[in-house]
Amino acid sequence: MIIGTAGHIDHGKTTLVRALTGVDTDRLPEEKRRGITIELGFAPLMLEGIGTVGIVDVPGHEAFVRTMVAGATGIDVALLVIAADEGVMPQTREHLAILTLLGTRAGVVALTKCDLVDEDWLALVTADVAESLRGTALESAPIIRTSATRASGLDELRAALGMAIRALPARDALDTFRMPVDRSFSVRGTGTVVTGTVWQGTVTGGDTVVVQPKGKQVRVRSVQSHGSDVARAVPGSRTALALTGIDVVDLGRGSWVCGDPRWPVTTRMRAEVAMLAEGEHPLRPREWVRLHLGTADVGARVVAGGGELQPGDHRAARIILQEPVLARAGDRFVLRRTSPTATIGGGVVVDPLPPRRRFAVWERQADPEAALGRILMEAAGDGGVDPAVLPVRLGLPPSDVTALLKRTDTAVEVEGRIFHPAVVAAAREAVERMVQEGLRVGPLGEGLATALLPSILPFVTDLIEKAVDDLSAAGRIERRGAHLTTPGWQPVLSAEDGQFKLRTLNRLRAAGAEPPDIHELEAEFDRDPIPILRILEREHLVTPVEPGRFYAVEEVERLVTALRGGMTEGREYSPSELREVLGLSRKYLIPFLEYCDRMRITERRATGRVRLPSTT
Ligand SMILES: Nc1nc2c(ncn2[C@@H]2O[C@H](COP(=O)(O)OP(=O)(O)OP(=O)(O)O)[C@@H](O)[C@H]2O)c(=O)[nH]1
Ligand SMILES: [Mg+2]
Repeated sequence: MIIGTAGHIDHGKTTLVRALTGVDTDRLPEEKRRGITIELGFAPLMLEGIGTVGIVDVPGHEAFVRTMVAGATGIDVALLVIAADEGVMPQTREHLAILTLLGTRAGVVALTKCDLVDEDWLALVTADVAESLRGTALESAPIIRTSATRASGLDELRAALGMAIRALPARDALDTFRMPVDRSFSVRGTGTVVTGTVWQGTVTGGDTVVVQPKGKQVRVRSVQSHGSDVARAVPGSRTALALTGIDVVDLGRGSWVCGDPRWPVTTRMRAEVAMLAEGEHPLRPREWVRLHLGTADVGARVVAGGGELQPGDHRAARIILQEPVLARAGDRFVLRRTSPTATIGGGVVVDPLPPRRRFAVWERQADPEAALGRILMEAAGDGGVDPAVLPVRLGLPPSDVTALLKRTDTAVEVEGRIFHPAVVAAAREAVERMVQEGLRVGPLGEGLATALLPSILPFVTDLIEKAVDDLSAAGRIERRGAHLTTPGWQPVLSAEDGQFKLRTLNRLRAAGAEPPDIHELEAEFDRDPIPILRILEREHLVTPVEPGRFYAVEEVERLVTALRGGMTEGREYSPSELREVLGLSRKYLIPFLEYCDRMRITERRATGRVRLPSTT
């Protein structure tokens, strides 16, 4: 569990952390000199009955709000520090807004410097604070009066923090490991070390993890929590990881350590955006702002449906990022403007991996099955969705996605990709319709060439193949070699086609052992003979002996009988000897002998052909 401080500059955050933990988190010389916090500070706090929790101390200076956001990301309990003598100040409000935008689940307010004011003033300030908390993440937070200099109210503060922590549900350890990096440095003898608060999942020494957005796979050499070695880092713990195989320049604040190499970074997302009501200017479409997600802080353009976003607006939007982040659906982010600097709003990621083409904005969908259906419908023409990215797009642990895919009727797996059943059905209908239409258009043909389907239908090959399989299994279409027809389909011949068929057959029969090829037939009849020849072939009336030359089947039988009769088994015959047997000219002889080789009637040897034993 992590506690994060928040509050206006000089209100006593760091002093209070030191009073609670004994640790001075302002370590930098510049921090000492200026008496302010500049960088994030970390200290362990022992809480009775709970154990050690981490405290992240953030700067209150208005120039360092981006550092505050990086510190506040991933905390469980906010400790909002308000000096009793000054009361609610600008960064009190801004930090409160940020905590609310980040969805901070619990908080405690420490009214510090109570030694500086009298009871009447304290009552006024307390009422003012309570008023400011209304409608924020800390709406129901207790307000504890403290003084660090007199060490008063600290036990009450510890008790209130303990209560807040105990009321929180544990984070899911059975999830993909993800930790935003808040510091990185190199330690002599250890190598590169990164620290952060584990958002989800666990990591163990020896594990391979990915550092994003560099996409570098590295090994975790060792894991530390609060300064001591631990076997594994668990969600919500302050963690230091020693990594091998990466240089400290390749990662820093804003990087991520992730347990799944298939989790992609993104520069575009669907989100719900909420603008702070107290903002002064609308957010124009395509205006560059800063988006803070995890410890990352990147340029972003927010395009909401319906034009510019006014203060107080809450709408679905498209977000385009200047640099990649590692986001998951459900992640919270903060939007800030840089000149003048101000927190203007924030939101929640709805889908971090929208399609590359122009995509529609989506509102959040609480029902995971409906969210899945929406993603799969959209991916209809894209070859479905890789199941590895579904946890990212649905914002669920992988095990929840596996269970969802198992129980839902909304997803079908085809060759390792996930499709919507409506898409599978649409592919099936399209294939069936194509086959029927193909037969109508070319009634003399052999049906629809299966290989043609992917180029004429808006579905990926795997889906088309599945449709063909399903349709033939269901008896709705018939496979005929490389073609598809309706079941039992026969070509429909017009009277003219029928006559042409008869003439072609008679012509081939009359031609005997030396029939014309398709070009000669076409010239002779002034018509493409191939569709008719294919029909005659299917009816076993003619057969192609060589490409483009068909024989009447009786003629082939006659020639084969003559060949067998003229050859003694075991003896090799030269082509000229066989020419004597068959009485064919050389032009017809060689193709016919090759046909006989293919049909296993004869076999070619070194010096001639032998007769093979008849199998029929
Ligand atoms: N009298 C009195 N002074 C306090 C108390 N707590 C803090 N101070 C003083 O207030 C000043 C600022 O305290 P810090 O703890 O540095 O304030 P901070 O909120 O951490 O400031 P930033 O990190 O820069 O935002 C210091 O001079 C402290 O000694 C208190 O309870 N009573
Ligand atoms: Mg400080």
